[in-house]
Amino acid sequence: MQRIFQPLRSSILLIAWLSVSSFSNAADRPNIIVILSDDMGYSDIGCYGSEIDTPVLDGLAKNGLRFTQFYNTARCCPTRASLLSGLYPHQAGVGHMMDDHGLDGYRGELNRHCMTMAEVLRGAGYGTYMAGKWHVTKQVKPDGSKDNWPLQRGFDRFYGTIHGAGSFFDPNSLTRDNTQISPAADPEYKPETYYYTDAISDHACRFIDEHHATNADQPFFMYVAYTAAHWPMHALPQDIEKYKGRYDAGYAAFRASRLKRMKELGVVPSDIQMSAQAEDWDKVEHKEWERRCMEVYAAMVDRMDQGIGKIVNSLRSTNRYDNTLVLFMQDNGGCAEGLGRTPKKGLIERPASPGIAMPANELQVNMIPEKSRDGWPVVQGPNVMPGPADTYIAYGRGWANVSNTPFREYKHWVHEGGISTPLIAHWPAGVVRKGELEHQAGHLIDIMATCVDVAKADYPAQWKGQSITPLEGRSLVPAFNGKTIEREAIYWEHEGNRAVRVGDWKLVAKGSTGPWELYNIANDRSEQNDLATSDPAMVKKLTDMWQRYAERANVLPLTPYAKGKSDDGKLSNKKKFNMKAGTDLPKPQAPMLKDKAFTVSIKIAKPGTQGVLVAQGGSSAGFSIYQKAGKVWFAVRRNGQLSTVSTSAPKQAGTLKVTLNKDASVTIAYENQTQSSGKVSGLLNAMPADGIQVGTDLAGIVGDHQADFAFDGELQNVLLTISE
Ligand SMILES: [Ca+2]
Ligand SMILES: [Ca+2]
Repeated sequence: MQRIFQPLRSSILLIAWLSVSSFSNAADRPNIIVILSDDMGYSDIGCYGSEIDTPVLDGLAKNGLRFTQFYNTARCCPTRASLLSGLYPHQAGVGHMMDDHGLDGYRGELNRHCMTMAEVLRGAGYGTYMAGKWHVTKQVKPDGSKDNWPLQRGFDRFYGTIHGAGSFFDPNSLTRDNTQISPAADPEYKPETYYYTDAISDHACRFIDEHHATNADQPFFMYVAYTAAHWPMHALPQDIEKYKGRYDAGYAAFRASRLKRMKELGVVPSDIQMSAQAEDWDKVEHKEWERRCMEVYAAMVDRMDQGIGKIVNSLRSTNRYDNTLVLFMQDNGGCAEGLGRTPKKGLIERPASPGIAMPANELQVNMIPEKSRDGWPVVQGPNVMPGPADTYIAYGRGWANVSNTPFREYKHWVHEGGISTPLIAHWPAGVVRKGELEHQAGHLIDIMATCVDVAKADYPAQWKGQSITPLEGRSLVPAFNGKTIEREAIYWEHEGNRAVRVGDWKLVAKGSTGPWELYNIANDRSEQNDLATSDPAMVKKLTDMWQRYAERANVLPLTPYAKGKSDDGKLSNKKKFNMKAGTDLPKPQAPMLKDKAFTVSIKIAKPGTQGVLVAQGGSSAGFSIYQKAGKVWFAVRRNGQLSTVSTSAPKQAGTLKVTLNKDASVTIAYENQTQSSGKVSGLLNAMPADGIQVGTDLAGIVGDHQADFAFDGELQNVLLTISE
């Protein structure tokens, strides 16, 4: 390794001192490395069907065991809370994101009735290390509470980010142990080019080497939480170069080639159906930009694989390769969020010259930096190619659909595309089955149970004066040896999306009020043939099981994001919203439209041919006014179902007025002339999780159109008035 670290002897001595334990040198107990990647789909690595080069992970799979039906929780922080604790996320206090909804299941903070894997394994005499993304506390500030930072939750050493997302070239909340640092002024780590994925890999290697130097006889546990390949699409030029031109064939071609390969590998059944195509490549306007998004995504995954290669080399050089259990998994499915895909703040192109550079020692505190360290303002949208530090762009729904081949839905949803992850288990001394596939279902909750099993650790009922919630998971060790894992069921809830799996049966629903769908995963994992009406007895049985789980596991009452109810106090009570092109109000400032009639007046300065005029919400709840195929559409989404009223699109400048009445009747007028009237399925029956935007629809999409659907005309203003 190049000399990038300036090790501080004092910290090594401190580790040595801290690590003195009463445990004998248990050579039989393996080291454990849990590797988690971010926002990647089931088919994104080579040994699960991808065209992206991942030789290291493929090598671990060849010499280890691949699980084909392993599951996460559909979202970053609930997954991390569940993985760290061995509990369902709500039991650990993180049912949604990092905000406190005043409910035990939704505190946005890892609670004290759970223990982390590090706390449990430290108790069993393991050295405990973490490199990467933490994201289980809302306390991200350098000078705030650190009660729930890694060192206070069982880790001996930590290098990484407390926050859930950020620049790869200048991550916010970058922290070593308990101190936030600037990557540009870190006395201990001086790479030629700072890139977070490399920094995570290098620190993981450093922790292995230093552990070995000071505690040669002691096993270690390490949690490596990469942020690849979460947005923004940031990668190193040499890695992007490798994928140039690889994605010219577009979405459908890669879905087809991946599915073919997946069937050959056996990671999906040979008769599985393909889910619906999300986006049409022929209709993509900025094809070169769209291709580049995927080239950068592939480069991010590739770089992570190279880093895992470095970690494996450190295991070899410290003679720990044979007796280390390496587990690789992903935190949620491919992400269809549209962040940075439409221009915002007027910054749509690189300026001719940079502004003032950021001082090297200034901490980066923004998820989306204002500028790169060398002073270039951060720009978004299709006028700028993703990859470098002054861009901040997501790869979008079309490619997320490729990542999740052949399954339905994305990150956030608990259909198979949102929750399916590879799991590679590599342990030469402990996993008997080499290169095989394991088709038994499993979940993140099983990782803690597996660690407790192989480390011969105690999982206490009481700790530090608190009762500890009993483990939910099952050890995967029987599967390592070809045996059956006994379990009753696996459960999910996220943003009201719900599911339960019992054997091959899966009951799943979108949103807190969406209807239950029933699938037999053994022959329909892409969830195409809903059996709910033909097997009401099974629906009843599984619904009852889900309800009992929800009651005992802190799921209820459902998060306000699902119900649009209990945080109404935090929502806006304004009745009039005067907005301009580019307005983007988050949920708390957006119109509270649940059960409301309202009117929207849109002053069109220059008519366009297509795009979103104004939209609030996403794929389970919301409304949108958009132009498509020569028409203007008013769309309402309730429980995931879309209903629309349309009329021909305006041809000259003027005011478009849409009225939604209490009885769900709709009128569309132009220049005070009624053009069309009709009816939608009802008023919004939930406050949408997404905010409101003028000129585009960010995050979840309400209407029936492609993901980045910016209006190509000119809007003067939009006035939304809620009726009394
Ligand atoms: Ca994630
Ligand atoms: Ca939206």
